Order: sequence, then structure tokens, then C-alpha cells
Amino acid sequence: MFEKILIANRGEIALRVIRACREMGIKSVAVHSTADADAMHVRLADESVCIGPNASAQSYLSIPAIVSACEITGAEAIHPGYGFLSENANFVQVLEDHGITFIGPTAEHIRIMGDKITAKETAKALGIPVVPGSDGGVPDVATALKTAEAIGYPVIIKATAGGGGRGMKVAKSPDELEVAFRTARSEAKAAFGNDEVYMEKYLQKPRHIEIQVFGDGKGRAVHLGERDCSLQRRHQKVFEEAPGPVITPEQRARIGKICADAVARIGYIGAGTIEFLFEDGEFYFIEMNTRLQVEHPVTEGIFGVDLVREQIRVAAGLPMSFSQDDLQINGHAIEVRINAEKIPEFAPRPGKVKVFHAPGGLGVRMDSALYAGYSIPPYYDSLIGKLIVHGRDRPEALARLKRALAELIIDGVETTIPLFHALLEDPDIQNGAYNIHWLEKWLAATYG
Ligand code: MV4
Repeated sequence: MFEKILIANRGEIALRVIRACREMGIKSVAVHSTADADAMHVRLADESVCIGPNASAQSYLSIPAIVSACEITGAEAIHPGYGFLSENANFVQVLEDHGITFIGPTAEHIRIMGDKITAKETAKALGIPVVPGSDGGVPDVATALKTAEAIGYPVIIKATAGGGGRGMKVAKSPDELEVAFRTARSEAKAAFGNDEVYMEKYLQKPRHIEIQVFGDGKGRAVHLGERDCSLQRRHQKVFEEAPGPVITPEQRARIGKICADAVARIGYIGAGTIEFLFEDGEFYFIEMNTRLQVEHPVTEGIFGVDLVREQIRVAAGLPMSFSQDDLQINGHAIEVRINAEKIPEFAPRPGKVKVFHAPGGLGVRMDSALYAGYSIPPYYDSLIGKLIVHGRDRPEALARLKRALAELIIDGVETTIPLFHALLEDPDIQNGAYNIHWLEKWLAATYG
């Protein structure tokens, strides 16, 4: 096992990794920007290194600074958290060249899944159901028209280098296709420096269902069911739950086995998430994320496992501490993202936190790096905490969430807390009757 791990991240996820390290008897090294000198992850780690100025590009994204911090402190491995360098294949390659272990998948697996056409082809070849669409890239308008004719309208055009919703355009009929194609292309070029696009059948009212997978890198892998992350605004998730309110045990077992077998076959190591659109009882692969996700705690809640501990174990060459048969779902978990943002615009509101009181009690988990007196810097993501609740069933989890939200106090900055109080009063949320468009429609209807 490693003696010392460096965490190339900040905020609540840095704390999450430090906590796993401490329970495993592993020393932790925090890295931080100048703006984060007083951050909680710096205080909680065994050691810390300042790696650069406020801007992420010169600190949390600086590969030379992070490799140097590793060499200075003698850390043998790096946990990347999510975001920042967590899906940067070049970073993983550099670490390999320096004899530092990356706690995550291989550079090759990250690269395959980063290119959305290659990811889809790989998924298809591994037996994962995919959205009907073009075979690879669509090079010109004529090909786009022919492909759309074969698929049937509506269609969606997506950037090969994309993900997370940028550079996507829908065409409902042939007369909309040329504009959609050209717009998607130029947006892809601007956003990713790569104008390749591909086409899919546009699903009109799906849910976003993602399957958590975990591999040991030696050909064994398991699945840990699904999370329903359909409640999003501008491709930012705000509320996630597990199990999915409309997924049957049979559907879960079937798609779960397909996913676990697929990642076993490629020798995948560590945590991964296979994203699907789910409509009329069918799963359609869209993307795979090769990292630990923000919403992983809902899966930890219902399975009673520590995913970060497992990531560290397999990175150190140890086996996973559970097999598929050990994994049984217990109850229901919900996470809400607490952002320092003004509702309903979701406009960032950094500033000084005057009071912070975290909720507690049975089935309540608060992952946050806040403390009273802390100044939320304006340079990074506005996520300041995650409230995760667990109950014996979905109604109990909802009641517990309402109770815990009422206990949570953050004074000094505006947050998304009031949004969740309002959402929990809605019958559709209470019934689990929502899809990927529900939240934006509700926001428009509620706040105008
Ligand atoms: C789609 C789709 C409908 N049909 N693909 C958006 C982000 C990216 N991960 C995939 N996205 C979508 N792909 C087909 N063929 C609708 C979306 C989509 C979406 C997906 C998940 C969660 C929220 C969303 C909001 C708008 C559109």
C-alpha cells in the first residue's frame, strides 16, 4: 500500500480523499493555489504545498507544478478527484514517465472515452446498447442529409471532442439540418479546436441514467447500479438519486451486467460511469466518464461501500474488497448540490461565510469544505457542499432531506438551498416523475 498520496484537487472532494487516506493509514499531501492558502483541504491534510497563483491554469491544472510537489514531498501516487486533471490522458502519461501512480484508469482508456465517436464505437463493440446514429463522423451537409434520412427526424448533431452538452444542435426536419450542422461544427471548432461532428437520433423525453462501474485492472469488474441525474440546468446536475425511481430490478441487473462485462473485457481499472439516456424502457449509451463523479456518495449510501478506498486499493495492485454478489442495494439515497449561487439565475456568489452549521442525525452526510469565516474565492467552481441523505425507501429519504435542509445554515452568501426547499414541495419530485427537461421547465414556470 502507498505510504503517501498527493491530492491534485481542492474543496469537498479533496477532503473526501484525505478522509479515505486517514482511515487507511496513508499520509496525505494537499496542493493549493495562493487563493486557497486558508482552505480546509490544506488544514486537514498532513502536508501542503503551494503550487501557483489563483488561476487554475497555473495551479490545479499545472502538470509541472503538481509533479514537482509530488517529488518534493515523496508522494507515490496522485488522486485527481473530479474536474481539473482527472480526465487528462497527457497528465497520466507524464506521471507514468515519472514513476508516479495515477489513482484512476490508464491514459489509453481515458483517451478512448474522451473521443465521443471512439467511445461510442468501443461501447457498441462491447455489447452496450447505443443511440442509433451515424457511423463515425459526418463530414458535410450532403452526408448529414443522407444520414438523417436513414435515422429519421428529429436528429441531434454532437461534437466528437465534446461532452457535457457543448456544441450540440437539434434538427427537427431537413430544412433545419444545414443550419444545425454548420452551427454545431463552428461551435465545436471554437470550444474544442476540433470541428468533427456526428449524428444521433434525438430522444425527446429521456431520463439521464448512469451506471457506476468498478474494475480491478486485471479483468474483474462489478457494477453498482444506477443513479438518476435527470435534474439538470444547462447540463449542470443539481439533484441526484439512487436507485433510479423508474428502474426495475430486472432492468438494473441486465444493463449492469452488460456494463460490468464490458469494462472487465477491456481491463478497466478503478471507478467509471457509463452514461445512458433512458426512454420507454430502453437504455442508450451516450458517454463514459473515466473518473470518480461528484454524485458518487448516493451510490456509496445504498451499497455501503467506500469508492475512494477501493480506487486507492486497486491502484496499489490490491483486489477490490467486494464481488458482485456482495453488492446489495439497501434503501434510497439523494444528493443535492449546494452552490454559492443566486437563484433563479444560478449566478455565482462568492464571498465570506459568516455562519456554517451542517445538519446531522441518522442517514445524513454533509460533504463540504466550508467553515465559518471562510471566504469562497471567485476563481473556481461554485459547488460548496453536497448534502446526501439515506433512508429505508424513497419517501423516507425525501422526508430526511427536507429535515436536513432545514437544519443546514449557511449565512453570508446566497446558495441553492432555497431551490431545494421549493423543489421538495413539487408532486413530480415527490413521485419521481421527471425527465431531463423537467427542471428547466419548472424553473421557467416557477421564477418566470
Ligand atoms: C442527447 C439528447 C437527446 N438525444 N442525445 C446533453 C449532454 C450530453 N451528455 C448528452 N446530452 C444529450 N444528448 C440524443 N441522442 C439529449 C441530451 C440532453 C441532456 C442529456 C442528459 C441530461 C440533460 C440533458 C439536457 C439537454 C439535452
